[in-house]
Amino acid sequence: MRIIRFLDGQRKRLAAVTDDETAYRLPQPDFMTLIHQARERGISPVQLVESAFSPTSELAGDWTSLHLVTPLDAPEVWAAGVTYQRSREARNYEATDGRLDAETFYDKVYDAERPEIFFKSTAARTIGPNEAVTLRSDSTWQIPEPELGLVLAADGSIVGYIVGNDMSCRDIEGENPLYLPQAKIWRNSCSIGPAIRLAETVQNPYAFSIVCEIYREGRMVVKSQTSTSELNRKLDELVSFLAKDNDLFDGTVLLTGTSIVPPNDFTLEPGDRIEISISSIGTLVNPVLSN
Ligand code: DO4
Ligand code: MG
Repeated sequence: MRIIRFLDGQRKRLAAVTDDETAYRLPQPDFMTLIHQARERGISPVQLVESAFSPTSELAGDWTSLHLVTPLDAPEVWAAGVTYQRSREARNYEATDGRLDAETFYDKVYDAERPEIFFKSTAARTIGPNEAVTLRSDSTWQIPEPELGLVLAADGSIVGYIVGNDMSCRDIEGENPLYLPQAKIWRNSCSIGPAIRLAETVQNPYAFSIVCEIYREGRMVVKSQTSTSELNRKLDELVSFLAKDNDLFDGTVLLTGTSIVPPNDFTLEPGDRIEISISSIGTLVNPVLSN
């Protein structure tokens, strides 16, 4: 069961639930309200949706053709890094100009007890399905980072799963790790959507498949696939480090790191289209524009 949000004819944001192509309007305005109402009634979010289900709330057409927006206003988006071997290798390459002989801080953080967790975005900065991610004007090596996102309640519980794109500048990060915030945060550098899969409907979050496709002038120029089974960390472990002596807000999103890095000679260009799919959650589509 997945929760989406869309704009109606009056440009009002409404929530809906979907299992396949068909979506049904929800009485709740958004995902976190659904979670709270379920908790107040002592039932699960799925039970709450089912108890209020009405076939008359069916929306016309396939839900992917609705005017989708971010499925929630995540007050903060955080991101974990170097949680997959592929990310470690790619970062070692960009930080050492391809001389892969010495141990780097990426090797150290991959094996350390404490994971890398960094601040990525706020609600006002985060974009949703079909909105354009933009390229930094002072970087010549930019890629999407397709990541599984955890939707968290203020108590740290994982209440949903979402698709995320942690856009990154490989040249800026590779020049100096202290430039990480600039390599990660700029206008429209964080996208989430198109749906939130309710956590209680996911049996094994280490079995999501993640696929990234990048199109240029209608032609696919990158296709890569991975699985969350490759994660070097446990999801609860990442959440516990994020929550340590820190306030979490309802609807905080934690991106769990990338295992997909396009070939080293690839950089995004204006006009490209990025499609990131996570099994049973959906496909997050974003065109690419310059800044
Ligand atoms: O170490 C820098 C960022 C890592 C990251 O974003 C990732 O592995 O996904
Ligand atoms: Mg990342």
